[in-house]
Amino acid sequence: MSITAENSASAARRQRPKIVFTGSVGAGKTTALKTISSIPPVTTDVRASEAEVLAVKDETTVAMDYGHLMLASGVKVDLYATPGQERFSFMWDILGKGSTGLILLADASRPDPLADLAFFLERFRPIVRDAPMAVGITKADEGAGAVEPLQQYLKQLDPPVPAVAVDAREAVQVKRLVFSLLLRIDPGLLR
Ligand SMILES: Nc1nc2c(ncn2[C@@H]2O[C@H](COP(=O)(O)OP(=O)(O)OP(=O)(O)O)[C@@H](O)[C@H]2O)c(=O)[nH]1
Ligand SMILES: [Mg+2]
Repeated sequence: MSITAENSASAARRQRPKIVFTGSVGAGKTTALKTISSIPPVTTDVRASEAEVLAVKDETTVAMDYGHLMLASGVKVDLYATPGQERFSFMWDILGKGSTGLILLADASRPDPLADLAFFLERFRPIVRDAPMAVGITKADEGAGAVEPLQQYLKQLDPPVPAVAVDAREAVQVKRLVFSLLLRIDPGLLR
């Protein structure tokens, strides 16, 4: 891509940002998107048959969730959430491509949240390229001990990745996380 074409592509992304939520099964991606979307979201949840999913909930995303968030500035932010199951990882590439920002949800109640996080970071870094990332640590109420180690791990990365505890059911908390990412994309978006 020429430098001019690349500049206009990144300008277009700032005018209509695309934020993608990802993370392991049950981390709260669908819940977070539903909580903050300005429209009833499009979801592809179906009854789960996998033991990994059934251990935490009845339904799982098989393709994607879509919604959007209208900012006071009039800018529409497209919101996408990926499936968490690795067997649908072809959707990770499709949805992650062209994203303006990535929100990685790390479920603190899982057996090894650090391994989950490292896996998703490594998998998504080449897809989202230099788009900023932020981590939301969900279910801190069930796995409080995981928060500090996750934050320490993310702090020593180059570049460091900011992380906050967030309950995916709470719109104020999810919006704060999304806005922190939008500020890094273009502070003008929140004027
Ligand atoms: N206790 C607790 N529950 C939470 C929190 N955040 C989300 N949940 C719950 O965790 C579940 C998350 O489910 P989903 O939103 O479907 O998870 P998902 O990441 O979309 O999962 P897949 O699509 O299967 O990959 C829901 O039942 C939420 O109510 C939290 O901070 N604490
Ligand atoms: Mg889901």
